[in-house]
Amino acid sequence: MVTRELGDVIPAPGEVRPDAAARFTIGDGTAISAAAGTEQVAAYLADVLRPATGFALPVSDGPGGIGLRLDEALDDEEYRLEIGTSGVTLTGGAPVGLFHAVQTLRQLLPAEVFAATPQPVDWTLPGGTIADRPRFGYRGAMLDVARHFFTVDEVKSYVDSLAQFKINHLHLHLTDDQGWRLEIESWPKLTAISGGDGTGVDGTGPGFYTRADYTEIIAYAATRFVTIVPEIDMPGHVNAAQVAYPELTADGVAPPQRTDVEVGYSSLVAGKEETYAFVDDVVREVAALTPGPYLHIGGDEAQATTAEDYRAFIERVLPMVTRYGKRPMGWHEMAAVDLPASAVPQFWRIEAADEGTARAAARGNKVLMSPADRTYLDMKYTADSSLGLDWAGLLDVEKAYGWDPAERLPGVGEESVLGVEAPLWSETLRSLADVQTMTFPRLPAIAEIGWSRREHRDWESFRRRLAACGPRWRAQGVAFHPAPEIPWA
Ligand code: TNX
Repeated sequence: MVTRELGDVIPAPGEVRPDAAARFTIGDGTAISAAAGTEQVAAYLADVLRPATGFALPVSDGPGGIGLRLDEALDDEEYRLEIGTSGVTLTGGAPVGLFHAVQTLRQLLPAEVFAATPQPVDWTLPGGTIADRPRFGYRGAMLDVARHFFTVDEVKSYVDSLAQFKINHLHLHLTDDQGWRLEIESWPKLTAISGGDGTGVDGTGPGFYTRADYTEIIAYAATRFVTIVPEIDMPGHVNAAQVAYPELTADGVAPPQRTDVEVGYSSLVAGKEETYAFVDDVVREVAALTPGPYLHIGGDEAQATTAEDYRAFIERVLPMVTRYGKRPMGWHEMAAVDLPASAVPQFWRIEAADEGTARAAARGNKVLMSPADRTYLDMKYTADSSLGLDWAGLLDVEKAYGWDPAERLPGVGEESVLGVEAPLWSETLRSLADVQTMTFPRLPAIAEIGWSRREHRDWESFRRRLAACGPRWRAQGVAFHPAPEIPWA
């Protein structure tokens, strides 16, 4: 029995050609055939299929019912999935494309495939061909580990949940007023003091990543083809840094530690050389630890910095990021200055236009789209949601789905859009289950907006496909909000 229809996948695939006469059943004797260069993804495929099927699924370069191969004619992230009576073939432009094909394949199997123990079900796949590729190269999520710290294992679990929807970047908001979460060797008190007990909102989220922890997260994310984007937020949102190093304040006096949710009161001092010695050290260390191309410098809500100081600070810091070999990313306020070509402003406001961002786009900069009223996973679903904030409005699934990144801002069209990102701020969150509840089911909407072409997106279709995610999340123990507009299976 075929339990799913080809094309019942999130994000919606490009081309879907069902073949009603064909189907393939994964069984006890099925083997995985890995062509040269596909071994890593083949091993991953076996890893995700073995627990629930209970099958051995040996991987070799010999024949097998499930074959993986590469085709240089495809773009890296592009893939083809062919399901016929005699077998399944996954073809990727590169291993990352194959990885995406695996995520599509998992969604075409019964939901029990996401369980951790053998399930007595029929593992039949619907026949036909899917040919698929992303609309935008950057599809991201952001996790705020400063307001509440999340452990290495929690972040790994989050990466696993995100990658199922072809999300390929995870931005970590590592520093803020309430905590500093990444060890910096040259400024050790940042974490010794501001990563310790009593930090985080209400003092409930202590912790920090050692350099080894951070490297472990990056390496794990890489196995899921997810790039980590580290953020060091400045010149505002720096109270935790100033508690640890009072010389970073104007008067040299340490401010009190803060565990409330106020924003816009702290600032590095644009006119002090100590500021730039500090920033240079931090940027150098973070750049050296991070293999990905981006380093996010924050730049948001700098209400305690004059406009002139803000511009002076950003103009001094941008070249540090490029000098250490990274593309500067920053909240779109940083577009108050002329940005280097590689810089990416991340638009986060709810307004219908933004002059600085449009100016950057006109100069050729790529823009990352995170309008708060559509993508902020920390906004409440409904007025009675127990978690979340509501300053950008309530955000139900239909609203998260019903917009287009190339039509959101005047002057920022398709060519200027790098992609989309869904940020999750953690002021009200206290556990991984809280993170999951705010993320699902809205993140799949943002993932589809980032991946699928406009003409393949449709709310009625999305609602039905999203309903099928409920049993999958239950099978893997992922919490989600049972949004009433979705006909949950
Ligand atoms: C605004 S969005 C912030 C964060 C808060 C968030 C809460 C942005 C760049 N800054 O400091 O956590 O709102 O939704």
